Amino acid sequence: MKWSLLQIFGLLALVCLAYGDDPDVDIPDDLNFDDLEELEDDEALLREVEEKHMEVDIDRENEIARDVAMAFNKINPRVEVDPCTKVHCGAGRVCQADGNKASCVCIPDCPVEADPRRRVCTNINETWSSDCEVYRQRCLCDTKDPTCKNQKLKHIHIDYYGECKQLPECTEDEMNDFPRRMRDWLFNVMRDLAERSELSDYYMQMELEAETNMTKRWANAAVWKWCDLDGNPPDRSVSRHELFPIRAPLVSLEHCIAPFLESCDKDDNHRITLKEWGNCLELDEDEMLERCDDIIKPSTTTPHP
Ligand SMILES: [Ca+2]
Ligand SMILES: [Ca+2]
Repeated sequence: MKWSLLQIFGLLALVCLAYGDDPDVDIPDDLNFDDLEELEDDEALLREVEEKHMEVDIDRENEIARDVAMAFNKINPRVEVDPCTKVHCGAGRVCQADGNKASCVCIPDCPVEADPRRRVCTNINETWSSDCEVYRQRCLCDTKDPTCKNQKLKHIHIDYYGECKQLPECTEDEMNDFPRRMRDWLFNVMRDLAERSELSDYYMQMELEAETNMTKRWANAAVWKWCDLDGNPPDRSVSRHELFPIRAPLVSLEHCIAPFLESCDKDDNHRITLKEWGNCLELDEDEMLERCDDIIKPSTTTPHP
């Protein structure tokens, strides 16, 4: 699921960056119904959307069923509940049940990936067949497993998705134009998520505001993405680590993204504040209001350090 979202973002980026600043799609006045291929594409897209909704529904039903089983188990302990149900293991690990005990172990095997698009470039400039292989090897070295190839690999991480390659230099002209393209891209990603109902009610409102108020359009999308990135921990600043979901899938597609993100951290303290984010996207400082979803949900707010 994560990978497919990253792919969608990557594809969106390509489309948006390729077509410039007009996000509106032209709808012809008279549809040509002979063009069946296009209609079939639309139908395929619709099926995909429906299937995604169905998957979400099934996940919800399973969650409810597990909760019911857990509640019933309190009254009647004969009902067995998988101890892994509520266990979340990190990347490269899976939950293993032993009686009623659960523990996280390294993934025994990663799926064989023939698709070159699944390859990843690591921080040691090595191409690996998939992100799973990287995380699995790191787990093996972390846990001092004898199959760890090299102890140094316990620090391995993914630099970007795709094969390692010599990235072209981002020219001055490209860099000057990049904030505008980035603003467009952020707005289009936000709009796409809203159309698929994948934003919280709070961000749906921000998206609606962005659609109806041109002065808020780019700022709302920029604020939403900054809040979205600031999740680990949500401390009102975005660390280099937190930039991963926006950086790693785009580096091999858009060679200016890495230097652009570095340029956002003006004071070079490895953290991007909302003010720095607004500045590098060339947005009006007055529009960059800290409007993260958790502000209106005090129970989930992490205190500011
Ligand atoms: Ca943070
Ligand atoms: Ca900074």
